[in-house]
Amino acid sequence: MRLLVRFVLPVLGILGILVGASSFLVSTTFRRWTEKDMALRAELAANGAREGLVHYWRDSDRAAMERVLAQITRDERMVGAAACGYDCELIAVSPGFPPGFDCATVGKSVREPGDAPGIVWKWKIWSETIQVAGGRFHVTAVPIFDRGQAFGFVTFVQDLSYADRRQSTVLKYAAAGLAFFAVTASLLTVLVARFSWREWNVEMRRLLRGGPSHSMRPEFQPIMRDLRELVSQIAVEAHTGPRGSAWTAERLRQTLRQKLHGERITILANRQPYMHQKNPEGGVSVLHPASGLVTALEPVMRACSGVWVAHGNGSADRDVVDERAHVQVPPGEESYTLRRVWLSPEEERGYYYGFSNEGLWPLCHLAHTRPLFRDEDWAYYQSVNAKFADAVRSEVDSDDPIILVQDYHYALAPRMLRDRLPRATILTFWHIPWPNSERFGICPWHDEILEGLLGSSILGFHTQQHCNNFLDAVDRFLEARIDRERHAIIQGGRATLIRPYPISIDCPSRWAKLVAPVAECRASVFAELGLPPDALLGVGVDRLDYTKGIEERLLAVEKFLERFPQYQGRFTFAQLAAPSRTAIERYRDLNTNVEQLAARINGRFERAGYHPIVLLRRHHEPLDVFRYYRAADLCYVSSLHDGMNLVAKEFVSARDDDRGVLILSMFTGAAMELTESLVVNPYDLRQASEALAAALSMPAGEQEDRMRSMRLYLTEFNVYRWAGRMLLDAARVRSRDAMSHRLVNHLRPIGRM
Ligand code: ADQ
Repeated sequence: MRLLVRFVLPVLGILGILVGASSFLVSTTFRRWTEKDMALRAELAANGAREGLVHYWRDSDRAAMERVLAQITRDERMVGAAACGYDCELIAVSPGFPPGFDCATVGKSVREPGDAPGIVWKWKIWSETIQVAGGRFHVTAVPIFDRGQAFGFVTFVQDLSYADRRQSTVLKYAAAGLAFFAVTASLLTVLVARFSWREWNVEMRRLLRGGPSHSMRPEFQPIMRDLRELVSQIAVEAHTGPRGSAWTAERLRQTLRQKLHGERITILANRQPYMHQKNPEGGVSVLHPASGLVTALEPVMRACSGVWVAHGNGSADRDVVDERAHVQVPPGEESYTLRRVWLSPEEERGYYYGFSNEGLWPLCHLAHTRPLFRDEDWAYYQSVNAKFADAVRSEVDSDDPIILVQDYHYALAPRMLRDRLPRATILTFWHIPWPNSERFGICPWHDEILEGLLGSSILGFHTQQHCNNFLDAVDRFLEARIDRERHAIIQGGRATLIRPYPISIDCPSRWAKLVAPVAECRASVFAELGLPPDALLGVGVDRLDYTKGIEERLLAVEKFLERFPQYQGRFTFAQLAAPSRTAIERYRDLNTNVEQLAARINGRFERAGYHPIVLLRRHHEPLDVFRYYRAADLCYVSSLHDGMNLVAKEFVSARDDDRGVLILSMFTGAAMELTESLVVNPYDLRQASEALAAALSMPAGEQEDRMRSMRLYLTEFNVYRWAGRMLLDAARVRSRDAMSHRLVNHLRPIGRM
C-alpha cells in the first residue's frame, strides 16, 4: 500500500496538470480548425455547385436552384443554404434553411463599395460563428462569379454541435487514456518492485489462464488486496466527494427536476407492477409479478412519479380502478398512477402469446425454439400496439412528453406515438437480446418492426453487441443513413440514437433491507425444506422459461453429485420456478420436462429424507425470494441466452454478509459485469459441475472478496444510474430540438433588418 501511495499519487498529480494544460490547448486548436474547416466546406460546396447555379440563375429558374441547394446541403451537419442576388434579394433556399432570413444583413459583410473606377462592389468570402442559447452555428457567405460577372452570394448555415461533441469525446478519451496510462504504469511499477520479473510473469500467466484464485500463491495476494482496496477507495470517494457520483432515487428525482424541468414520465409496458387478484376465500390480494422489467422499473417510477400504462390482467384489476381505469400505487404509498388497458382474450392470444411470445421471444433468444409467425397474430400485434399508443396519448399532459416504451411487446408503438405526438421524446428500451441480421430476417415483418422502433428518439439495449446487431439489421433491410460516429440512424431528417444501457436493480435493494438477518433466513428455509443444519444449499430463481436453462442446471447438479459423491446426502438444490406463459405449449412441455427430470435425479440419489432437488413451482413474493437468496451457499444462473438477468444481481445485493457464491452463465448480459462470479458455459455440464464443487469448497475469505467487489459494483451501477443516463441523454435530445427552434427565432429578426 505504501508503494502504491509513493508511486501512484505523484504520477496521478503530474497527470492531472498535464490533462488540464492539454485540454486547454486541444480545445482552442480544435475550435480554430473546425471553424476553418467549416468555411472551407462551404466554399467547396459553393464552387462545386457554381456552374449549375449560374446556369439556372441566368434562366431565373428558382425551382432548379433550390434543387441544387438541396443537393449540396444533404450532409446532416449542414442546416441549409440560401442564394442571394446581386442586390441582396433572396432568390432560392434549401429545405431546412431557417425561415424568415433575408440577405440584406449578410450582404453588408460580403460586399463593400468599390474603390476603383468601374467597380461598383468589392466582394469577399465572409464567415462567422454565432452563439444561440444552447448551441453554436457557423454562417458562411460565398460570392458567386461567372466570367468576371458577380451574380450574388450563397449563404450556408452549419451546425457546430457535432464539433462540440467530438471535442468533448476527444478530451474524455485523452483524459481517460492518460489516467489509464498512469494507473497502469504505477501498478506495473509496484508489481515489479514486489516480485522478481520472472515470478510475476509466471503468476500472471497462471491467473490469466483462469486458475482458481483461492489457490493463488500467498505472496501474490497482497497485490490483489491492494488492487481491491484501491477500487473500494475510489468508490467511497465517489460517494462522499463534494459532488457525489452515486446514483440514488433522490439524485434521479433531482436530475428530472433540473434537466427535464420536473416533467412527468409515462411508461408503456405490457406487465403491470401490481396485480390485483381475487382470493379463493374472498377478498383481494396484491401481487408483484415475476418480471425483470418490473423489478428494474418500479423503483424508477417510485422516484420519478407519473403514469405506468400496462395490460390489466389480474382477476380483480377491474374492481379497484376508477372510471379512467386508474389506480394509485404502490398500495399504501400512492406515489404514481397505474393506468390499466383491457384486452379481449383474442387480443391477448394474438398480440401477447402469439406474436410477442411465440414469435419475437424465440426469434431474439438463441435457445433452440423455433419462432412461429402467424398472419392473425401480426394483425392483433398491430391493433393492440395502436390501442396502447392511444392510451398513452390520452395520459400525457403536453405536446412534448417524455415516454418510456418498454420491450418487444411494443415494437410498433414508438412510430405510432411519433405520429400522434411529433414533438415527444420517446425512449425505447429492448429488454431482450437483439439477434444478428440473418436471424432477424426470419421475421416476415422485419421492415415494419425496424420502422416502428425508429419512431423512438433513443433506442436502448443492454449491450453494445445488441446495438451493433440492430444497426446491421437497419443497414441490411432499410433505406436509412447510419451515422456510426454518433451511433445514430437518420431517416426523413430525424435521428434515432442507438445506445447501450445495461440495466440493474436498486442496490442496496429495499427487499434486502426488509428481509430478516441471514442466520434467521437460513434457519427458516432449512426448516421449511427439512434440511439438517450442516446441509449445503444451492438456489435457482426463474420464471419457468426455456431460455433460462433450468434443465441444463438440473443436469449439472446430477453430474456434480456423480463426480463428487462426497456431496451426496449433503447438497440440496432448491429451484424456485414461477409458472410463466402457460397458455403456450412449449412452456407446458418445459414444465413437464423439468418435473420429470427432477424426479429422475431425485430417484437416482435419494436416501432416507434426502432429495437433492426441491422444485418449488409457484410464484414467490420478493421477500420470500430474498429469504432464499440469503439462506443459500450458492446461486446458479444458467440461462442459455439472457439480455441481462436480474436474478444474478439480486442474489449479490441480498448478500450483505458478503458470503455465498454466484455461478453465472456466460450467455447473460450480467456476465460482462459480474466478473467476480464463477462464469460457466451452461451446456458444458462437466465445467458447471466443477464450478458447483469450487463454490462449495471456496474459502470464506475468497467468497467475501468476490462478493464485496460485486456489491460495490452494483452499488455504483444501479438502476438509478441506468434510468439517469437515459434521461440525461433524453435531456440532450430535447435541448437540441429546442435549440433548432431558438436558432430559427434568432435568424428571423436579422432577416428583417
Ligand atoms: P426476465 O426474463 O423476466 O426479464 P430476469 O432479469 O431474470 O428475467 O428477472 C426475473 C425477475 O423475476 C427477478 O426479479 C426475480 O426475482 C423474479 N422471479 C423469478 N422467479 C420468480 C419466482 N419463482 N417467484 C417470484 N419472482 C420470481 C427480462 C429479460 C432479462 C432482463 C430483464 C430486465 O429477459 O434478460 O434482465 O428483462 O431488463
